[in-house]
Amino acid sequence: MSRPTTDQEAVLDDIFETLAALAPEIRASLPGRRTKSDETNPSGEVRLEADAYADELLEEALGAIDGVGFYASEEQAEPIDTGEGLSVALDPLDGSSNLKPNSPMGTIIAVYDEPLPGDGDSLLASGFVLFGPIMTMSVARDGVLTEAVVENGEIDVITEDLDIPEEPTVYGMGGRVPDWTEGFAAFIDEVEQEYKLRYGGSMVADVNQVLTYGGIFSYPALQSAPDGKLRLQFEGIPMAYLVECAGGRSSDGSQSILDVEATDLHQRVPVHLGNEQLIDRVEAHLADE
Ligand code: AFP
Repeated sequence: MSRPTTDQEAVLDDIFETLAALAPEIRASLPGRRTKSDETNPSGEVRLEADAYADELLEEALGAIDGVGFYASEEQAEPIDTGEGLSVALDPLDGSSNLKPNSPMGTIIAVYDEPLPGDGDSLLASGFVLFGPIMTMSVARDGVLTEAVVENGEIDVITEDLDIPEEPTVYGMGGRVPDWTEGFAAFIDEVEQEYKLRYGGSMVADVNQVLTYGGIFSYPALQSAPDGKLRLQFEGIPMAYLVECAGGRSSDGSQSILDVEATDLHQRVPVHLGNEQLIDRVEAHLADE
């Protein structure tokens, strides 16, 4: 992790205030943009009109901030040069396939102090906006996770220094069961006896379940996809830092996701996030593979 300078702290303030101010506009844009466009993103996924529109709004607003030098997103092949300064990397609408069934979604952001692809060493801060029954924004900075309500575009802090509950109660995991590796399947055989299932197809919403109730979220390495599904730059690293700031752990199966080498802007990474004891257990199962 990098420690922000005083100037960088001011730019981070601008970035999160801008994201909070934009959240109501992104939410208001959703009802009329539930249709698929005829475009795909760099990961080969069909883009919704809503994905493209949220990306446009975020690029314009964040790219205009003095001190933001690059804008990159899950929706664009290359970073956009916006001047001098920090690099922001976004998943503009995480879980956008939840828009049609009207289920929770979010926006994920990571801020790096180097050109992209960045890794855990160049990460300065990360956060997400959750479009659920209410709109909240969770921000990880200087080792601390803060949760706020952003209903009217202003940051109204509800939890300072949020900690993951010590006693885990929920689990959520992606990928189809027949496609799980032997070690991961053995791990799930155990936790499904102990905890309640919470998986809804949006990483932001599912990880917030874990931050709220304790437990584990996994989108593992699959037999058909050894790197899993989730993107290191836009999903893995930012959410790993949030969970680690809350006293949890992250893993790609053998190491913290913040230690994974970033070689490509759209590279994928297996993701395990949650209470330390559960991450230790899943790593032990995967080590046996
Ligand atoms: P979309 O943004 O395409 O809906 O994907 C969401 C996501 O990247 C992440 O938020 C979920 O955890 C995961 O993919 C859901 O994947 P499955 O549809 O394979 O469960």
